[in-house]
Amino acid sequence: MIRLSAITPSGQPTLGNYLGALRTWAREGTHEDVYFISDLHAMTSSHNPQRLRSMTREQLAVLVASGIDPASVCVQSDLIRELGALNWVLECTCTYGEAARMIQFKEKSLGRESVRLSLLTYPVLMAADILLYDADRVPVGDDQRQHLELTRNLAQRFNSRFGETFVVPEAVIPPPGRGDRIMDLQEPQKKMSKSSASQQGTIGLFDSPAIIERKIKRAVTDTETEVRYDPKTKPGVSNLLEILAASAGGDPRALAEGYANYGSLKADVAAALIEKLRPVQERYRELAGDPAATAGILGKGAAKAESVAAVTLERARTAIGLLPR
Ligand code: AQP
Repeated sequence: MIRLSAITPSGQPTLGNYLGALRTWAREGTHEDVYFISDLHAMTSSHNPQRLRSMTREQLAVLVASGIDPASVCVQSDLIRELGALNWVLECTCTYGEAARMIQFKEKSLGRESVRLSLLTYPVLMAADILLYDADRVPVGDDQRQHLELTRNLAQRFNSRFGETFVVPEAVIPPPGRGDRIMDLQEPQKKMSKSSASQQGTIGLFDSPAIIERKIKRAVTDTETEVRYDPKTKPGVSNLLEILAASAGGDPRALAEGYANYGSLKADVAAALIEKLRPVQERYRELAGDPAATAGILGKGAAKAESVAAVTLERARTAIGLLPR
């Protein structure tokens, strides 16, 4: 069974990325799996080439520091030719209406015509990423549920029109309340994102203990005093309880019963988080200081990716009616 997932180098990885994705990839992954840095997806909005390159290297080190098997790590653009080809095949399978219905597109485009066309079409590229590797399972946070559904629809439609070609993947989403959707500390109705305009609501994976403490202390709660898990009416407090549960173990609802006020909850959340992130930060610092090791991981990842992708692409080309090579 092949699991596949990705992280976009659009900013410093956040606690949301770690709790919702990276730690699961590290815990459940094997060397057969594929975890890649989606540098092509990072180009769907205004980007700086120099920064893109450095963040791609940085995130590669973050994946390995998070405990993910280096043999399963690669960079999306290692397969830029194969992906370009399969992306076209899948665009010829997808409708405009399907792409335009994607919530992330609506949220990020806000109806502006000046957005890059790739913002509309990148879920199709994401489908190409997944299908090219014959992935069976795709562990992601809840925010990617709709994109995964699109991938499944495209694979099923292609298979039924042109013959069995693609593995139809399944999304694996952590159960609600266990880190599937970590919210912004300042605007708890919004998910925590690495490209947020303000860093105050976001815990970065490289934040120091002092910064983590300060951000958690200032996290928005509500005007009540009761510590209770209720994401609808108490999103700020519930988010803190989810972070605590995901960092130190336990169930957010049950954990709430141990607290009489928000201050003691915040102190425990900060302490648990600092301990959870400490080993990741230490391993990251070691890797960041060893560029040769990162380059070695990159080279091996690219070779492995190419060998798998060539076979799937040939199957798709032939099925859709292109002349075999
Ligand atoms: N807040 C979150 N809670 C739980 N999981 C999350 N993920 C992202 N944010 C949260 C999961 O992290 C993995 C990698 O995400 P991504 O880089 O592919 O893109 P994203 O979902 O768009 O993440 P960001 O941080 O919000 O990035 P930007 O700001 O660039 O849009 C995915 O599995 C995702 O579900």
